[in-house]
Amino acid sequence: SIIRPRLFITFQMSSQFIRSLKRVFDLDYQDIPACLSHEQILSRIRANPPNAILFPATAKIDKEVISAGGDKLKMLAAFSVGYNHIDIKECKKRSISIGYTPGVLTDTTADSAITLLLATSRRIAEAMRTVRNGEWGTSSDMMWMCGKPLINSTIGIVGLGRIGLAIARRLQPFSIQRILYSGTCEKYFDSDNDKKLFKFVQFEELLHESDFVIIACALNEKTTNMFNKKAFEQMKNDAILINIARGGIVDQDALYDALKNGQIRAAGLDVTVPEPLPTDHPLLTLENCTIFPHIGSADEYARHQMAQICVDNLLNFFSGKPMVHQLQIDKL
Ligand code: 8YV
Repeated sequence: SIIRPRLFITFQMSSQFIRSLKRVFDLDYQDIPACLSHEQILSRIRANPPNAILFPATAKIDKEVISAGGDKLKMLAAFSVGYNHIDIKECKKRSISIGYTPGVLTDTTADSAITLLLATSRRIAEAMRTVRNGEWGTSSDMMWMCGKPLINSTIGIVGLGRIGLAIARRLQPFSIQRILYSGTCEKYFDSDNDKKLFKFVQFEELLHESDFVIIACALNEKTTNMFNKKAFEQMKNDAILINIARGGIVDQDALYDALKNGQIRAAGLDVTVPEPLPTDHPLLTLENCTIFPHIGSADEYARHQMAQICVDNLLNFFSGKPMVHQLQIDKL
């Protein structure tokens, strides 16, 4: 076993977590003012191969990074519920264990989805701009700055997992009509109310019927560019698309065309390709596209809990105990 395991942390963590990690680990943790680039991550690992890496969803832990760690690398501690940024195949091959942070960010991320949904449907970014630009009061149109109503609408949720369901629960008080959902399997609901409210449908039907489409599924081979030209053609011209999952699920060029040509009404994105989005990106020129900088899990509660789980996953793993949340990679 490793006496004092070496841990590489790729982002800045609040000092209380660094303090508890320092007691057990030899830390490679200095000079991280901004997010480390892939090259920087690689060179730090090559210079000093760690036994574990602790990283957010912004770090790409691909085959190159994992190989750079060599035989020393035993564990990956993901500061996220998503794991599309990790080369799972390579981890299996090398018997590297993965810890992650499901559960504690579910409510926060669902809150973010509702925030984005309301911001987009009520044109909040645009409305704020009118205040700044002196356009407030320049129109007497009774429909000035009107948005799309939620009342009586049909909402489609792609991926009714932990986060998808938490979003659905938050939508109920808005007097929506029904919730369609698509995904890998139909869920079982035991209340009569839920049985009436939720309907499992094929992806095409969801696109065709929904006034609001919310993406809450994982990014994998099946969901990559699931929202492409063909998908946008099937959506209502008045539909609003919300994505709080991963940018790669939406073909960004097709989305741009759909928004520009009025194939859909608006989009609200917390995730994009690439991240961060360059300031001259075409999507940023569109008034009907609201973009957040991947802040889905960004409230103090969720981020603290995520950090605590990462610390516990690391401490447990290196003392031979089960992690709080280990990704079951053999089932993937
Ligand atoms: C990020 C996320 O980890 O949990 C996920 O899958 O994408 C987020 O919680 C967080 O934004 C730090 O990058």
